[in-house]
Amino acid sequence: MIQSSVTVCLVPEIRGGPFVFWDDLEEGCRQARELGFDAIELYPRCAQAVDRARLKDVLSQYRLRLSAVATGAGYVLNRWHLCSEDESNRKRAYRFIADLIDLASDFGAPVILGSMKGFAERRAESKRVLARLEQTLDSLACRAAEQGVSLLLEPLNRYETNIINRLEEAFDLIASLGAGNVRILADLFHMNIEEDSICEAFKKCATALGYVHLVDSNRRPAGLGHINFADVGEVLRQVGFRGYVSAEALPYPDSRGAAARTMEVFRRDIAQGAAI
Ligand SMILES: [Mn+2]
Repeated sequence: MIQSSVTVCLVPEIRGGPFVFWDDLEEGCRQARELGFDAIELYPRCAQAVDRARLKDVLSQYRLRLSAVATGAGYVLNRWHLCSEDESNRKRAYRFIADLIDLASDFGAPVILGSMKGFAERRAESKRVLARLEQTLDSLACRAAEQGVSLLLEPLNRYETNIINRLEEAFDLIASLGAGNVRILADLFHMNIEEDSICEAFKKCATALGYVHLVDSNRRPAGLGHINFADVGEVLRQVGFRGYVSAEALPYPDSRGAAARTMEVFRRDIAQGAAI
């Protein structure tokens, strides 16, 4: 069964970013429950900033699961990433992610690698950078596997990175890893920019698909741009996708409105007809 999730961002400095609920974990969870979401996706400042006992209490109070832990703050706040030419920067990125893997393991949640994957600082060297990233990912994935955690590799569009822009590139990278606990996070906003066909990309990469970011072409909530969500829902059901579809969109017109609109589309186009 396809399950629903919604993002809760706990990093006020990045306000303006594409996250639905902000700042107040409990209020985000309360509204997520009220609107019928199964889970929240957490975007923390860092692992140390999360009070695990409180997170457990709040999730259980509102009968929500943790669908995933995002790592983007490591890049957005500190400019750390796994492809940096500066070794100490790379090490900090690795440590930041390893700490979040440890946090995620307490909740049985996967860890998202989006902007923290990084980019080739010199485009001409992207091949070498990718080869090194492959090794780093294998090491991180091994570590995650020991803690029962999976990694979600998220392709980002060309304006955000110059490596792994399309699902197929993530698919090939994952296939080259020794680790078996790395899957693709398909974000519809990025896919709308990069894929020849959103539905064909889902079909080609279905065996490695682990998670979906539900968002429209303009990064507003599903239904407020020009992505055809009936088609998306149909292809996800057709390929037998069973993971989370998580609202990662601008809080437009506001957090509550964005979450409510997403839930409407989720019920109408994504979950509808899914095997229960
Ligand atoms: Mn995303």
